[in-house]
Amino acid sequence: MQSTASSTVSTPKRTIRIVSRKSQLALIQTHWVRDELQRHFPELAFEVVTMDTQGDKVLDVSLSKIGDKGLFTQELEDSMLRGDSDFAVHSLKDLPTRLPQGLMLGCVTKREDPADALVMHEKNKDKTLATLPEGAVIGTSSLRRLAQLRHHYPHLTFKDIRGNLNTRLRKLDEGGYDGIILAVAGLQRMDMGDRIHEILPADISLHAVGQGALGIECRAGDEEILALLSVLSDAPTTARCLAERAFLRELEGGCQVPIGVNTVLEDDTLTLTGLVASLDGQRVIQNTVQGPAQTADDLGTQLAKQLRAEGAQVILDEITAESR
Ligand code: DPM
Repeated sequence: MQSTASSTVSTPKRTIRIVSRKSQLALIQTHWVRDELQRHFPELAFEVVTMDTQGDKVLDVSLSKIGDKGLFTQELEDSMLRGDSDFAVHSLKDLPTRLPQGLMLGCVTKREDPADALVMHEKNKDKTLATLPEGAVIGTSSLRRLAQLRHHYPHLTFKDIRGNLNTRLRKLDEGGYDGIILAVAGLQRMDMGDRIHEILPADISLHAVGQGALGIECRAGDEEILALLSVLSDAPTTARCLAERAFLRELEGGCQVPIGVNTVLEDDTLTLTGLVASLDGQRVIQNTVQGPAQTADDLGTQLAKQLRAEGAQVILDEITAESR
């Protein structure tokens, strides 16, 4: 053994490739991950590779019609499987609950506020969802938000809205809508928290599975990458999101359904509330389970089965039949 002393100066840094969508929000999230890892691992180089996904390209069709199977993730996954990149940063709620063979959820980062927010048009700034006039137009392409808001505010009408956050806010400002519903987390990450008019409480709108957290996906069993990602992993968020994802996995078929959740973790006790609603908002099946955080996955599955038995199955079947 000789000449270890001279090797440190000249060895090129090992480069880790991170793959991301190109939207401003996706890049903010990816750059945050890159900067955190760079701080922890100064001996490595991190490079961001960007790609468009089907969800970025197909903007004229409503989200619920294209189906959600990897709409925002597949191109990034193919890149990792080819070996062109090492991991992908996603909004966890955009990551399907079943991942392609060869890939895994490598880590879940600390969650921000997972709630939904109302962004109002200027002209309605003295109003709330409850006091908007009959027929006021709210923009969302989320069946979950649609069904829950229809349930609570039958006087409102709902209109699809697609595009990235900037596009949606522009469409609102241009007068196409009285208000739009967006995730608090996305607005805050883009430094647009000041546009939030009202945060929807859990008794009005349960959030989407994984909302507000980042999910980092990598090749299954890639120990080098998993070791790096472990520094970004947040245990409470992971437990909550594993329960939420197990709940969704057990319920979902091939199409989008209004499904919402809420989780609370207190002293290792996880409380999971889940909801399945009919599209018209008339029927809401909701219940809550509680148990040790280590059993997160089982809690999610258990709640899903419970809701099915309590009437969610009928709703799921109806929506599957309609979307054929
Ligand atoms: C998914 C949904 C939406 C996104 C459906 C849902 C919202 C679509 C819409 C699965 N992905 O939430 O019920 O309202 O038209 C998305 C956003 C974020 C991640 C934007 C948003 C940022 C927040 C986060 C789009 N994905 O929900 O306002 O990290 O959770």
